[in-house]
Amino acid sequence: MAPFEFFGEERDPAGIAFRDVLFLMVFSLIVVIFLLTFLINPINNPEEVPLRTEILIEATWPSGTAYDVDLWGMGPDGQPVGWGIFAAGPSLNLERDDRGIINDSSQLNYEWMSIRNLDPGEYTINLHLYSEYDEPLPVPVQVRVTGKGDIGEIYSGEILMKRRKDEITIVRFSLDRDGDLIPDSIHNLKKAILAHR
Ligand SMILES: [Ca+2]
Repeated sequence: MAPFEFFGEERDPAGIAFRDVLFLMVFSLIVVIFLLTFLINPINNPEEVPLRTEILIEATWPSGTAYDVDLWGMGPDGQPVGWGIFAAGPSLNLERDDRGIINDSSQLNYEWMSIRNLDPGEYTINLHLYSEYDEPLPVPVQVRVTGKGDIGEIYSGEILMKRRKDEITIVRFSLDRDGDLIPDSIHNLKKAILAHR
């Protein structure tokens, strides 16, 4: 018997069919993974709030200025989310970080976070002045926290940030097991988030 007789020219139709099926399966899997990656990581423009956002957290400060203001959030899982830690949960997400005029083609200073799943528990939203970059202080920052449907507006107001590295608790609120806002849960007792990074 020749040593490689089994690997000769003889073709097994069942083997070829199996190989074709295997190829199709692998190819389909690659297509599915590609589509899932695309769906999970959409490119977000601030003007287009994704449908999946249940609660929208927005910060805006004077256009064309160099201040780098950061939104920081913490959900029921206790994981800090903000610059460098873009998602947790996976409910809470930093969707757009604005660094003032650094890497920014737009004059608009606008940063936003989303809460995608209404997990029960407490949420904390903080503002942090990373740097004023020689701009005068204080800097006024408009913050809005708005939920879809029955939740409505949770917070809207202007915060004056007086010092570099200031961390200010804007609002804390809690959701119940049905994802409804607990009416008496809204307050702004200070809770540090950056310290938990
Ligand atoms: Ca920022």
